[in-house]
Amino acid sequence: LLELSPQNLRAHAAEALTRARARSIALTDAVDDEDLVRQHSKLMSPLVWDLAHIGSQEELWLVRDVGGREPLRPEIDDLYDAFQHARADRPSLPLLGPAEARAYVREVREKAFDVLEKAPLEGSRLTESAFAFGMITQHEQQHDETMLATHQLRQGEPVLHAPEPPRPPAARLPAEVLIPGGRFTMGTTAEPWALDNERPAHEVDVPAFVLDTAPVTCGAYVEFLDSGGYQDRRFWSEAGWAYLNDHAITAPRFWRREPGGWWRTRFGVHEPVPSGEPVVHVSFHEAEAYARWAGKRLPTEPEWEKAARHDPVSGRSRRFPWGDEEPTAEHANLGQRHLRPAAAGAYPAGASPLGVHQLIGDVWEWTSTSFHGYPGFSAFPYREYSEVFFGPEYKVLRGGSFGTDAAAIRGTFRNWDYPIRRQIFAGFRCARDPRPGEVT
Ligand code: AVJ
Ligand code: FE
Repeated sequence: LLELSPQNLRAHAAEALTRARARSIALTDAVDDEDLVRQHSKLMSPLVWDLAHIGSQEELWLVRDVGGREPLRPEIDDLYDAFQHARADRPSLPLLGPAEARAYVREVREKAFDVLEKAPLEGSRLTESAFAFGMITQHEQQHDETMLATHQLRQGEPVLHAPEPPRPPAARLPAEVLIPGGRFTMGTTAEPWALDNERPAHEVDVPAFVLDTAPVTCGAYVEFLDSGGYQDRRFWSEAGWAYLNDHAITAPRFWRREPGGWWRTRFGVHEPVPSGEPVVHVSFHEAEAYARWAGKRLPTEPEWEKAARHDPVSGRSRRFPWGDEEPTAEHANLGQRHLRPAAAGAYPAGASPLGVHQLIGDVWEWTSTSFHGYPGFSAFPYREYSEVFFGPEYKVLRGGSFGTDAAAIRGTFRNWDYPIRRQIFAGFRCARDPRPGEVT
């Protein structure tokens, strides 16, 4: 991928950081100061916290660590350490106000660019520094997606606007495809910006399975809803059933039943639920129940990655379903270019060799796998990025959403969340074991 000469590292890193910052500024300039400091949901930080946290991480990793420079604002480190304060408590902290936060991130960025220009980027130091710049770019883009989710939770008139995503070609996709059994290489050692939990590359044997060619659509999900799926104990795990009842959950987040059908609110727009579009804002429990209702199951994480990366011709694992090239607007719905998932089949150029569509972009996809380290996992650059989350309480999501930037997604990228969460842009697709005679 990146032939990391110091020159092209500098150019690439500067461009990626600048793009991320334009997005952070747009997301925070879209609302007034009162909205910036308000907590729109107990699940989210005030937008002004995300903004200063982005700056604080950049100061720690680029200015202080790579650059060896003096701290700008050591006294605020603790306020923006995500492990010191739960999201629900962040509004009551003595946070930087909107003007101060904006000035702070600007000042940090000037210093980070100075480091990028002057730091001796050579040998192993180059690899390490390149990683720090890549990690901080991804970190800002991840928080931009989090801020986009906060926008979705915000009440009021629409403030974000974007063109509609492309429509699918007229020919309908086959519903499912068989992924032949056998070994493939999961994870990566070579991706320069891959985070610790994606490493190292290792072989996994995945028996033959059948996978949906597209994420489950709202139209299909409405059938589950309207046939009484949320009232039928059989489709739900014990934890899922308790969750439904404890939280009085009757439909995906942001949906409402109105005379004439299902409606939803999307970034302040009230609209009929679009039947051809992947369902979004469902929890793992709802995804799992739908799959059981459909006579299927969720894919495991290795199944998902094999479908997304395994090239049956060469036997090699690729970076993306379509090959090794970076995502373009033809491949996938990424980067908040659109404010919604695109209808199933809308990205034929992004399909895998076996014809699985929209694995990257549109909606994060719940898998049935709990978050854990791969064999040979080693935490870097800090334990708190992933290792402290390993265990049965977090489920892995794959593929990124319309709100994920290309800088923060790969075929190997792993996201995770609690199975009850649905403020993230999460949907799913189903898998199943092949029926007798189906595997030739
Ligand atoms: C990988 C999306 C679960 O937002 O909690 C941001 C990414 N880590 N700052 C999160 C992250 C530290 C993380 N997720
Ligand atoms: Fe963070």
